[in-house]
Amino acid sequence: MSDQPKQKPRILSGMQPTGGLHIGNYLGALKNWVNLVNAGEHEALFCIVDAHAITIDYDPQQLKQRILDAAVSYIAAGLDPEKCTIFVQSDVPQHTELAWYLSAVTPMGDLNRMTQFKEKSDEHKENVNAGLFTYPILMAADILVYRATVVPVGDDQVQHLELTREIARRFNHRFKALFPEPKPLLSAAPRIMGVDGKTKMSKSRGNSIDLLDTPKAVEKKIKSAFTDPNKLRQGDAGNPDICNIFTIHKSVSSPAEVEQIDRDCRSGALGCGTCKALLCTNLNRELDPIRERAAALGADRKRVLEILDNGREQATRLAERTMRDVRKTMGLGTGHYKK
Ligand code: AQP
Repeated sequence: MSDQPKQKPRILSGMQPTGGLHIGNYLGALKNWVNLVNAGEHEALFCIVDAHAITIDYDPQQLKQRILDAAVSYIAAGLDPEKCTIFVQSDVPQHTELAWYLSAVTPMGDLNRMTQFKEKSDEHKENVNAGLFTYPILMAADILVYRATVVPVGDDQVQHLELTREIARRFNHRFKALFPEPKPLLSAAPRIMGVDGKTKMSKSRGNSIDLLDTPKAVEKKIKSAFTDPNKLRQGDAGNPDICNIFTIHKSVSSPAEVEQIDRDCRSGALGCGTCKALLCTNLNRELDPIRERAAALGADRKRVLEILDNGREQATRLAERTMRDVRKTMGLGTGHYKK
């Protein structure tokens, strides 16, 4: 038997700094990241995927601030920089380098099938750029450059993960088995709908409850949020299975409360107003400490930059190790001739 400590499976995930993070990002992914890190069974890396954020129109000055805000939100939500690596994607250029190499083993037809590309190109008709189309290749590179095997995401990213596995298979078959096939890990709330009830909650669709919204703003948004359309007044029986308010309750309320809401909504004993008021209380209780930590850390820019710089160093070391193998395997460059 070997005395070597067993290598923990590696986790990689990220979020785009396209706006303030919302409770969909938090309950769908970030909260799960925190739990995974605290469980200590993985080696974990989390990036702020700024190179993805430039595939829609953006303001460079605003992007700079949003990158730091995202880092603050990650840490305020509970990611401990002592226990995981937090960094900015474009600080590690190996991601974009690998994306180019992987583009040579990715069929156009696979990219054409991506539903996120179809949705985003409909939403941003005036700017359907090649980056929006090749986005899943960069996402594959984000993961494969660390040879990560576990990717905790919301369900909107599952199709991209399937493509990542396909790209890894194609590379391994064409060149050499360098990459594991990463699997998605879904949270208990893999899809939170927007308060408009029409599409998933999104940073760019104006339908979100933000992680750092004030308690009053949270209350206002929940009050006007869409519920089961057949439950018009107190006494009507409702269907919690199709109600976004119930979905959020499942992530922030106690099991006993969730059970009671489920029962009383179906019987008509619980009206939407009371149900929403309880959600406001419970959601604000969950968000209060996050808001407090974010306010403190947001004022300490030096500390945030220090955390990101440490993250950059650690991530670069791992990514460069992979890239040396990739370049050598693909017959690229001459740097690998050096000892
Ligand atoms: N509504 C959601 N419910 C559950 N999970 C969600 N995620 C996003 N929205 C929901 C998960 O959050 C992580 C980060 O997402 P992202 O920032 O990379 O991009 P996105 O999925 O496109 O998020 P947005 O908020 O919708 O941003 P924009 O508007 O910029 O496109 C991912 O794990 C995602 O699954």
